[in-house]
Amino acid sequence: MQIREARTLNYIWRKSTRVPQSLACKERINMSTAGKVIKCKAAVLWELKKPLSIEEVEVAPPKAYEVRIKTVATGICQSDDHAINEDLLTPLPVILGHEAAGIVESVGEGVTAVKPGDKVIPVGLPQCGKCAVCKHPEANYCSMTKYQATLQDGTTRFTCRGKPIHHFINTSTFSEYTVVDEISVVKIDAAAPLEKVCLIGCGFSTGYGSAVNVAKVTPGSTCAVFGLGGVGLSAIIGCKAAGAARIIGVDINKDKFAKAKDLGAIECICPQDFKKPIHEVLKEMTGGGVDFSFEAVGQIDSVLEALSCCHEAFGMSVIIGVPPSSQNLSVNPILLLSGRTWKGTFFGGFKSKDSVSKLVADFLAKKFPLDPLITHVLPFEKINEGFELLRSGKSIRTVLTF
Ligand code: PAD
Ligand code: ZN
Repeated sequence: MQIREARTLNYIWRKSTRVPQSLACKERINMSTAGKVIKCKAAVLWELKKPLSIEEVEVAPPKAYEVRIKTVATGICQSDDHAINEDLLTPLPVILGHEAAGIVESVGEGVTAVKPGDKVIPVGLPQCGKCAVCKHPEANYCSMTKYQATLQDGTTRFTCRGKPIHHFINTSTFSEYTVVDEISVVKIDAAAPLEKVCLIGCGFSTGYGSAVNVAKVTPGSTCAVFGLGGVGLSAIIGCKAAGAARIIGVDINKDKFAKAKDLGAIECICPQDFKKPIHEVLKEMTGGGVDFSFEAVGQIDSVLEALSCCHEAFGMSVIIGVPPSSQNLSVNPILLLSGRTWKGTFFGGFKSKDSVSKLVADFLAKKFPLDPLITHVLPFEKINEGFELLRSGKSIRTVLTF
């Protein structure tokens, strides 16, 4: 079984190292635009719960300590969909997108971290390196993480039809060009295939890090992963890498099971197949509860199911999914008094600047695969089709290329 899985991963890896010629061409950029406003295409969300509109936008040059990036590839994450559906509050109009890789086109005054021509990944979670969080050995939620829908100076670099357009979680990658703060961009290896490593900008790192960093999954342990999308499957890759002996996938869409098993799940279950709550099923399956559980769905009910399914005396549950901002959870403290640990995480606990280039290096060193997570590659103009694939459960990650 293990040999078969290793072969599968090896095969997936070998496929993943080929960079299509067409993409290599797209990675060349014109740097004569430095200091000028760039007109380019972007997907603008003008109204909640409506399709994104492909528009010509104006992207102003970067100010001091800012970087303008040519986006080469960007994934679609459920967090973008949460913003469209108002589950994640963000001011409109806005350019969404936060899981991307690109090339630096120009830099503002004082920027030292990157230079034009560098391959980079913009990061939703900055790392200023100076605040108490950045200095803390374990924490990653940098105090400069404002999610204020502008750059750090409080203004926006995007204009469309004469109106300023908001930024989204420090990145706004559904645009051919974007401007980010220097503290929100990481230089990566020049050999990295951008249409794959874009996933390190969010979904992969979030799931994988939740297992290896946040839960610190132990060898021989039992894990349950709720939600087998891009984030949950990445948590499975992390659990397996950490040496978990038994990984159980939980999803209401059985079409997700085959890939979860390819990546390391020993079994997968669907809550709708049982009359009793799924945490009771999991407790029975594991003789009292799992060692580690992960919620990668983004619903209040499954957050509670994930907490309840871990062992009452020593289990740990990690919240990864982002439930609707309007909903609160009511929990009986006895669930924790007995000894459970409950955690939550953004970006898998990784300090972004310290970790993203290392994760890219690990991918290039074949320590984990990304290909199984990429089910669709579409031209940027088909972005709304990409969202439909996510909503209908037909895709894991759609990567859009410009
Ligand atoms: P996805 O839509 O690809 O995957 C979600 C999966 O959950 C799908 O396979 C669904 O079928 C499944 N699902 C739905 N309802 C249930 C249920 N009741 N029980 C079990 N499974 C169910 O999304 P994703 O993988 O892109 O994102 C998952 C969540 O993680 C989402 O809430 C997103 O906003 C969040 C996220 N958090 C961070 C972070 O830093 N914490 C980063 C990225 C994404
Ligand atoms: Zn995301």
